[in-house]
Amino acid sequence: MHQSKFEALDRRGFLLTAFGTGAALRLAPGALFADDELTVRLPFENGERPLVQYPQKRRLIRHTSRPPQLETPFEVFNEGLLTPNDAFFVRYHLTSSPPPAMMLGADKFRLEIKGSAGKPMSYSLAELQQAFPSTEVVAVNQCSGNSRGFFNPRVPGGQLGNGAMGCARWKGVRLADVLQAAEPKNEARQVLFNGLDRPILPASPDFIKALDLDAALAPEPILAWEMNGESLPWLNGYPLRLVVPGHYGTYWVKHLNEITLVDQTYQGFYMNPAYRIPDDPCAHVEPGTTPKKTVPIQRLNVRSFITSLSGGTAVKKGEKLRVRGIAFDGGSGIDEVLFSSDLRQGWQVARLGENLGKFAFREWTIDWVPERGGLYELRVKATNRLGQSQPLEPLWNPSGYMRNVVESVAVQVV
Ligand SMILES: Nc1nc2c(c(=O)[nH]1)N[C@H]1C(S)=C(S)[C@@H](COP(=O)(O)O)O[C@H]1N2
Ligand SMILES: [Mo]
Repeated sequence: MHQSKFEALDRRGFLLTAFGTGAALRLAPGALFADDELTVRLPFENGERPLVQYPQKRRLIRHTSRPPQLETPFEVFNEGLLTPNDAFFVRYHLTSSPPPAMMLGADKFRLEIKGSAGKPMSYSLAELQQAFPSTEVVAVNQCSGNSRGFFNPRVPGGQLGNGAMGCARWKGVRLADVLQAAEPKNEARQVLFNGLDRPILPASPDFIKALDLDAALAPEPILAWEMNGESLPWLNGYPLRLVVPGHYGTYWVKHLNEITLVDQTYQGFYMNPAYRIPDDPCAHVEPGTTPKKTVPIQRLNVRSFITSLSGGTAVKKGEKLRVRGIAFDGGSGIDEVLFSSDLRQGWQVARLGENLGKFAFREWTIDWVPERGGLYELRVKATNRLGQSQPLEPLWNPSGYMRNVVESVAVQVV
């Protein structure tokens, strides 16, 4: 029963992707969003979601419409290491998001750097691009709550599958260069980032994120206007966003127009109590309990996925099959990927593929010959250059953040 459900969905998911462009043509003239009855079911209870097309996007899995929260269908991660802009996931918090396109006109846009700075600055996009050397990085943007729908016991928050992540080539200027030009005062401790999306009601907290000054002055974070060689899509932060390689997506503030240096640790809602994890090396507590102490979420933990096969797929006995997938971590880089088709027989080392840098998805492949018929649980486990790996049993925390258990895909050998 369980198994056949999976099969139907996988087939449906695949068909929908294959015909995504055709579906787009059914948009009524002048309609902003195509919104009909196409759905997918994520493999957990209450996992049914519509597939909806937004501007500059192909059909994506919609979790909420106000604000839009869209997940990438998992098959996309088998297309290549860079997630196409039109398939890249979308996460917003404030009901009024995204800011209307007319607020974003590149001619009107200005970025302010203010607060505890000797030389507060203001730039148009063109001024910013001319004032500092530009730089590029390939980096994974992953939502803290990616895969939350798989938490057991279930936890409140967006019930996401595994597609609230993506890897892109980002181009911009170094945040450190922009901050130094504003001459941070000696007292400055943190840097706050705010975008053009603002709450409708004065009582709702604004989406503002903070980095410690030393993290903000590190060489990696950039103020990016380009993603995979094109302007940022509207829903991914046009015209400018913060990119913090190795850090969870929550820090990657979109439509960024205000940078403020402050002398204290910022305690706004989206730094405290939101986006905090148990103060424990594995960010977990006993299921159902409350952590005694929490700290702001920070770097991505190690994850790996099989992308070439999905649950319920049938494969041929005795025939060599190339299994492919991705692995990534918070910026030390992937050292090793292991594959298992049967835990009793242990693990085999997979081949690592193209290396787009230590913040990117790393491809892995392995040739596998299924010797017997029946059900196999295929598993993949990565280790990074710090020796950190993935647990065989899922770890739990009350916000449903940082899932990184060894994932498995069940295939039927016939
Ligand atoms: N302005 C703004 N930036 C934001 C958010 C937001 O709500 N508003 N959400 C953050 C979160 S939690 C995530 S996971 C990423 C998602 O980036 P994406 O929408 O480009 O995929 O955006 C971040 N930047
Ligand atoms: Mo997020």
